[in-house]
Amino acid sequence: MALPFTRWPDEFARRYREKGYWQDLPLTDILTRHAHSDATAVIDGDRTYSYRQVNQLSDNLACSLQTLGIKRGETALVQLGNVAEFYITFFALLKIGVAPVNALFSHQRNELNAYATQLKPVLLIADREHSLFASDDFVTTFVAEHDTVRVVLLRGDRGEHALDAAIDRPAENVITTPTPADEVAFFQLSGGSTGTPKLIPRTHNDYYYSIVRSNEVCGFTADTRYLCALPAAHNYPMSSPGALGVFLAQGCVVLAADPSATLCFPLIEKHRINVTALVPPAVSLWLQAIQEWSSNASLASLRLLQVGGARLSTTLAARIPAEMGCQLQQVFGMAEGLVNYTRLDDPIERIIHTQGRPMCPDDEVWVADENGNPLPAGQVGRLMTRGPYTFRGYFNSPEHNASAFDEHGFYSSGDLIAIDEQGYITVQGREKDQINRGGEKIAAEEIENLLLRHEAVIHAALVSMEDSLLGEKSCAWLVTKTPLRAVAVRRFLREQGVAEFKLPDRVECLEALPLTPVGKVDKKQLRQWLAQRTPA
Ligand code: J2J
Repeated sequence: MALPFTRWPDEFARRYREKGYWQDLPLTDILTRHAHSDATAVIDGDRTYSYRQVNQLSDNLACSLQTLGIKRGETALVQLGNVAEFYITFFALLKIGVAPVNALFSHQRNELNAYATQLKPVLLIADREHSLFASDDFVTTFVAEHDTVRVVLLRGDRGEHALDAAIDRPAENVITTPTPADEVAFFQLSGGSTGTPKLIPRTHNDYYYSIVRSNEVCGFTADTRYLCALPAAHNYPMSSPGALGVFLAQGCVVLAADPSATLCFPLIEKHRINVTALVPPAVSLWLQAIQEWSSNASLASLRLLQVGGARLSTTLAARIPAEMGCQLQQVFGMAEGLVNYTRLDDPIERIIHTQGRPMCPDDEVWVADENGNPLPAGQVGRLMTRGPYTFRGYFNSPEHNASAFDEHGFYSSGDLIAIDEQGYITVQGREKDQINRGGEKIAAEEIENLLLRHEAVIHAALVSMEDSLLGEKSCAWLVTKTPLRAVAVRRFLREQGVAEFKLPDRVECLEALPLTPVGKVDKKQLRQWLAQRTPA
């Protein structure tokens, strides 16, 4: 049975096909088209995989999963870091028509439970190297809490849960049966602004197109040597054009566990990397490293640096070509769909000062005022969009969808933007209740709900505060029965099983939260207080 999701209306689907955006090919085609190629697809530490091998290994895993009784139309929860198995698993699942949600490696108990509750997966694939899976305790409770889970495979396990064995076992008669191209291929994660993290259904057709078009805009070819240093599961290094773009072009993906300069610079030099993608804080650290080492020599092969995920300051942007000796491309995208790029042949001013323009001619993007009316060029308002690769609804979230979309199917991303006469976008701020901590998104409500579980907490509000490196950090404002120290608050949240990046960087207690005239917590006031009182 097909997974439920909100489809594009027929007239849109017809148009997207007519224009050649939707090709009715499964995402697995990105790999299988190179099934007989001995070109290097992935380098992960000292392990090197050709396209032929990645395809064979994903066939093996697909076959093992079928033997274990996993069936087309079912779903999986996957948590793998920046390792070759991430891609092998992704393609294996798609080959047998199983839709995964790829949790970030930084996610903990709370996030995994939230995804499993929504998706009801039959399969869990994770890593013994993750603290949650070092012993069997979490697996045991997880399987007990989520009774749909029938199979658990763990990378690095030597026993009954061995993922490695399932990948190594030679496949016999794999019959690949991806879901139809206009159905859900997998679920992307939303940065979120609500209490529970939302899942974004992505179809083969829409995601494949976003990759094809990204490759055209970014000039990815078989010569592309891409360093994936951001979390592999994130939409940006996966599809903008990311690793999947590289695979489509038959280039080479080199994996790095994190974007630190000490790890990445030697990899760039060793593997002659010519393109990579970063978030702004990593750019700061790379520039700092170049200064400290008085050299950018190890970056000699690097031609293009993509920066996105959070606002890049013009000062930092201007330093990239000068100090790194490569071209900059700004990327303003979202897991929900729409991706904007500055173009490779744009004048430098535009590359430094804007977040690019939509990649597809049929991306419809406009700016709305508070009443939902369109604003003229240059004015700041809410980003509204729809198009051939922008989703039409979160998974199983009718209530939230009712407010996230207008009646014509335009998605409101919660970003405040301006569009200039040439169609270029600048991101000016945000309306959604989210903190963007150097590209890592924190839904305020999710953390506030967890804080309220503490017996001493009466009211809680999480707001952003400016930070010179990360752009934003988070501050929890609390009204408490008894005094609470920041360490205790963070310890409590950690015990609740929440990802480390979501822990408040600062905690402030006060008598009462300031309220707006309609009685909502006045977060603007709280942010202002922080701006005045920083640094603590
Ligand atoms: C300011 N804010 C930005 C930018 C994203 C490519 C690149 C990034 C993402 C991503 C992605 C920004 N300047 N350049 O999926 O394919 C903020 C906006 C946006 C939100 C989306 C991709 N680039 N943002 O970051 O789903 O607020 O996707 O709505 O994680 O990040 O976050 P996410």
